[in-house]
Amino acid sequence: MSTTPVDDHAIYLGFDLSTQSLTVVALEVAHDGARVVWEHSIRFDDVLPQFKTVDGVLPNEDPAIALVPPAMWLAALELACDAVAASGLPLERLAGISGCAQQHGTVYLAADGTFSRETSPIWRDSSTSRQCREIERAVGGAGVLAARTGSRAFERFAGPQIRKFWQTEPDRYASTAKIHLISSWLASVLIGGEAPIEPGDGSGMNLLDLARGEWWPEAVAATAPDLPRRLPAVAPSHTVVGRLVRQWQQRWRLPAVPVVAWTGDNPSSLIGLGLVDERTLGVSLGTSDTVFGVMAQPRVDPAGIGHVFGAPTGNFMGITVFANGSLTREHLRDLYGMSWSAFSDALDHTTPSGDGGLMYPWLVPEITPVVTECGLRRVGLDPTNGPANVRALVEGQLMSHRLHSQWMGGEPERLLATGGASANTALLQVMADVWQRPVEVAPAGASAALGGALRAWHGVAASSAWPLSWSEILGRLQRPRSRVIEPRREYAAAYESLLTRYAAGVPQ
Ligand code: XUL
Repeated sequence: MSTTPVDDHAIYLGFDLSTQSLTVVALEVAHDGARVVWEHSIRFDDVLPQFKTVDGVLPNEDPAIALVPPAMWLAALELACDAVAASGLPLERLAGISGCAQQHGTVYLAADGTFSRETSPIWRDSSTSRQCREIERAVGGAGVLAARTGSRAFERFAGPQIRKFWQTEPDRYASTAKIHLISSWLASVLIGGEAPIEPGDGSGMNLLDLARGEWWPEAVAATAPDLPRRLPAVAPSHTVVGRLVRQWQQRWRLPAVPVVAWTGDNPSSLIGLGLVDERTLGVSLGTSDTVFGVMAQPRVDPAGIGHVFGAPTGNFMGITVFANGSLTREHLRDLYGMSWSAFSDALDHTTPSGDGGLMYPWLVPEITPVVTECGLRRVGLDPTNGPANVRALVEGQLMSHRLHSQWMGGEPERLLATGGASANTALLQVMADVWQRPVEVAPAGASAALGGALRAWHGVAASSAWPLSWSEILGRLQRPRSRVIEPRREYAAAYESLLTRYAAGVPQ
């Protein structure tokens, strides 16, 4: 193990700007190990009500449209820095900052750095189907786009969103000098300059040549005219993109620390969860549910639903995203007037497939599988039976996870659960039963923010004379032992047949 000058109780900050909140963690690195010593979270709706968001998004009559004022994210970053300054942390030992953001959202800047578009489309926007088909056609088909960029065109991806902006608001597109991802824009704010996009988040744009790690000219040309000069550079994930800008140093009495490239929340979670080999698959239960893991090779989903992103480790990650996550679980809980504990009881006191019914959990437009005409779909399920509906919803979500992540290659040995709902043991038992694999519960909730702090440490070390490998870094991270929930073998057969029935009703 190498000993570096930055090991002397250095503090690294990691941010995570998600859909509904901004979280920041401080990681202290000492000779006997590294540990999270402070964590703070801000919920946008609560602390920044002037922006009038609901669950972090501006309400819109059209369920396909999801826009957010980026000024709110900036205000949240400033509030988080207020909290850092007031934390009592020994900030003179701050050695690096990095972070991540919800993926795909784009921020549009005029030449003077002001917003040329006051609202940013985010990942929940599904209004660009036409643009997706246009881009795919122009590059020679969805398969060609997926093979190059890791994904066929997706409504929420940056490229189709940029194309829609150019088509619908050509004047404002013309006055746009730079188009950033949320992640690269926040890093740019911190350095008071222009931060590059790194491959993990860049692969959520339908613009990046994944194998080469550079913009793919055909996709760029198919997206909007004169786009190359509007795109930031691409740089490896461990790049130090600059130092904290002087105004931010002065305002919060922070040192001129290096800022490491920001990435997307999913690649960042991969690091925060320590998922660096193919044996473990991560399942994040949040606003969106995601199933993800490292891939040594960039395998592409033949069904065109899953994505391949760059991984901060330098190889690849596979990810399948389900839009109907916690908000859909909350909706059902409320529909049946339950508390979370009653929701868990409903799972504990029902058996697989409940009364034989199935539920397809598509309350909002679904990404996986593509479902635009949304609404919960019950099959053989009595809508007045709350517990049976709760079980059918959770089973529907978890079977969907299993079904739609097979393309990532082989069966994982175990699952690692994270996100808000990973605190729900009853739900994780259903997960273990559906997959027939042990489910380990990730210790810290803030894995994406922790990934930011670990990436800050890794990037700063990589730029020094004492670089550290990912296994050295993760080996030094001290975290509480995690709980493991074993599958109940007696339900294996029941879920095999339920999966077959469920799969038969999934649109192709
Ligand atoms: C990933 C995706 C979501 C967002 C949510 O493709 O759309 O997981 O990153 O934060």
